[in-house]
Amino acid sequence: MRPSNRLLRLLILPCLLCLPWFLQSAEKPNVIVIMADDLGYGDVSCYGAKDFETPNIDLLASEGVRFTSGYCSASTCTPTRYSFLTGTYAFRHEGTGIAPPNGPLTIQPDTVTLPDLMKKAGYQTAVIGKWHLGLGEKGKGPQWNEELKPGPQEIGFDYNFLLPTTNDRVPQVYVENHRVLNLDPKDPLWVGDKKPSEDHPTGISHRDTLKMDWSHGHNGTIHNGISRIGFYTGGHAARFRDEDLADKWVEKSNEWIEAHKDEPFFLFFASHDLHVPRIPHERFQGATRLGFRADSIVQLDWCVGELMKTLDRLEIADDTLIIFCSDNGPVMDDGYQDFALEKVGDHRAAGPYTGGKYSVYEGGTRTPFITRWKGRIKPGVSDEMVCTVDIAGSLASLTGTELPEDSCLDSFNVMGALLGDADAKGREHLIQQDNGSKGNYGFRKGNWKLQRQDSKSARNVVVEKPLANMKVPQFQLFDLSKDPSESTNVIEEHTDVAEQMKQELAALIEAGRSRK
Ligand code: NG6
Ligand code: CA
Repeated sequence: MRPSNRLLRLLILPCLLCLPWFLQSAEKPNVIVIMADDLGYGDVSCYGAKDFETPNIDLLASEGVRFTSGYCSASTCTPTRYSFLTGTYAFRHEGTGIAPPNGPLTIQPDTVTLPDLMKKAGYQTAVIGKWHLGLGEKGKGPQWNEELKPGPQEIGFDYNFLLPTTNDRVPQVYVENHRVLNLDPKDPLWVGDKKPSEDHPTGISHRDTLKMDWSHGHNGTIHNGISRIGFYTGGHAARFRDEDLADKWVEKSNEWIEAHKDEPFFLFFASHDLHVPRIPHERFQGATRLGFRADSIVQLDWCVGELMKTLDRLEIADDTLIIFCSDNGPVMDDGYQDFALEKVGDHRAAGPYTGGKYSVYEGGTRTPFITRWKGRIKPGVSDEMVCTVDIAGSLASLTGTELPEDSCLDSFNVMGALLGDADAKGREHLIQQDNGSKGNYGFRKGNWKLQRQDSKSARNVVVEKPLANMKVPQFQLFDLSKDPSESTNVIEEHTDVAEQMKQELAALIEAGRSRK
């Protein structure tokens, strides 16, 4: 335990008797949420991967709780991140699908967010890594050469060091607090969705020069030999090399943790791995036989190890709760020819589950989910259902912070389950969404899983096959206890269960909230 923390507890102890119950039970460990990008349930060795090793994530799991029913709330990035930070399902708000390069901030600054709650509890807060929640005002979007406001600092983060969109979307620059880092005013940054000039080199006009070819989309402006979604010019001094991103997240996180080691801190470590274009650092290229997709998982694992080492070095591992999760399920070909599919062999990225990124099958949202708090969490495996949307409500409860009635509308307090407490329950039901296409949901309750897919464009990706649009009935029912891969629709045999779940799903959507 940190000396400062120990002292604090000694000073506070005598006053405890006169405090309300929720403050009496407050605990304020540091919290690090490590969110991987596009990491599937079967993509790490402690969840069954056999073709490569993830020793650091495995260690985290062996020292903490490994959840078999850990979820993110959506099968794409922006809605999961939105609901993680707001504690409210993203489908309740328009404009929370995959954010474009010039998208404005998707979270309104007056929203009570997870970092707001942590600040209220006395924490220092930071987000380091992929953002992809937009920047700037509604109707205006990011003003790249000016102050990028509103952004993370306007919704509760004291510090941010960001990849502003995704690595496959322009521009390839870092944003530190309100500014593009190293931007030379003499070389302003322009970002748009149309070619700025006839002779602007793109992935189409200069395809033969690319170091990684595209397969669909991703044929706009070329940077670092890779063409991207969207177009940009300028900002040359500010541009990063894809190979260096992971090192940068670790470097900045270590600096920030070190600076705040004596106060409670909340760090959202938002890895870009293993989102496309998968370009791990040279030292990880070829680390596996499965190509850059799995090499990026090894790189992610290295990041986890570095963060754990930092906690050990600063002697704060016993004071730090780590939550490891993913933003959506896996995908093989997501727009670049990195041969993920050709080299996948027997590896099953979604483990036993069907579907992956973009899908409401289990593979879209059931992902690795691990909590570790040395000395506090008894190591084990939990089958309780927990979701990234619950982190806000759960941490509020842990830190004794009151949750305003009209905020975090779908965030359940599952702190007991997250800490692996015997008999503690996870959530009773979960609504799983895709990117936000109207009317596509998964609804899990106990071992039942109802799928409702109103949208004809539903993408039910079988991960190990190229993107495929399978036709599915509007409603399907599966018994996950017997059929985890959702292959036998039992809706005809269980019309009563299906009817009840249809109604409950509709009621939860209609009610605008699921937290009572
Ligand atoms: C899709 C992109 C995909 C990826 C995804 C967002 C195309 C054809 N596909 O539109 O490559 O960028 O958006 O991924 O452009 S996420 O993990 O950030 O949600
Ligand atoms: Ca993602």
